[in-house]
Amino acid sequence: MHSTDTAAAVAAAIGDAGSIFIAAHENPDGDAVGSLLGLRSILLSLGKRVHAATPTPPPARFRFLEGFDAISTDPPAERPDLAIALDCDGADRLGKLKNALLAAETVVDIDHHGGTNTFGEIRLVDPSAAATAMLVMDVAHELGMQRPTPEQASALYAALIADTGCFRFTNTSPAALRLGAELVAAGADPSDLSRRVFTIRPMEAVRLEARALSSLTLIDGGVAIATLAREDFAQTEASAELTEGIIDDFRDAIGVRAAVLLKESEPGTWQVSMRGDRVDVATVAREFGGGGHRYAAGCTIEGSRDDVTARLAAALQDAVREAPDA
Ligand SMILES: [Mn+2]
Repeated sequence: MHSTDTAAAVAAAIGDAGSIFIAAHENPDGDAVGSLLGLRSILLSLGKRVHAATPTPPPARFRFLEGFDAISTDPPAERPDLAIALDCDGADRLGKLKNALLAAETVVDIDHHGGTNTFGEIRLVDPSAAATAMLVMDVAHELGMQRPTPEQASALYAALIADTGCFRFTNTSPAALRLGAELVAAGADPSDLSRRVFTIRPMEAVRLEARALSSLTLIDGGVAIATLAREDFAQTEASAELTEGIIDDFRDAIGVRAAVLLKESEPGTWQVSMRGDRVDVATVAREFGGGGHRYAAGCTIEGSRDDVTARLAAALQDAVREAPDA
């Protein structure tokens, strides 16, 4: 039963290998990048030849982590003794690196996703782990590492807080907090790392958020709607991805049951993000041809701002009426 393979089995495979290819998933998140760089540094300290890669480039916000510039988007030139996939819910998440990784002599899957898409000869897969970084640390302990370097601790701490929302999400377990403590003791700076992973952003993003919040209206039934039109992006010189997180800044206002952010991507075309407080916004999204999770969904609607807002407001007021009371 592969899914019960242990960190000790991974450590033994690492011990036997000279060259090791480690890779994380495409569009890598903090857990992917932090786990990759933490493991890379640990393997280098053991004298291994390491090729670290992600199929698409890692976000620049993680450039401060040691080894960031060594992350390739290509497979290694030669077939490695050992390949380790990190944080991949299925080998397909390796994108263009998949074939090269699966071609290694021995393939290891280290992951904390559902556990139904595991692969490789050795599978260290534990859905109860809050982050893949926790499993990387288990392997490091099995390799005899007493204490990570400050650089390794920083990478793994960045990974841990990325996946736990800085110890706020429901996966924040005693084990996650214990690992956090261990990494801070080893030199990870929690204040600096939470800023770098979560809150540092371009001034354009702040200006864009100011515009979104100044447009915010709360209509009857607890439906909060903010809009960002073409001119808001033009005047703040902000790009579309800088809207990330804006909706979360008003969804939690007391009295809001459904939060909506409208972004005008083309003249008259609105990208809609919705969040529900126990309100099923996925059904509303599907009415407009979109989809998503029950309490976090999206769709695209065409029309004037007033028209689109009115249609969404009516659908969401219905959804609030059908939801359990706040
Ligand atoms: Mn993860």
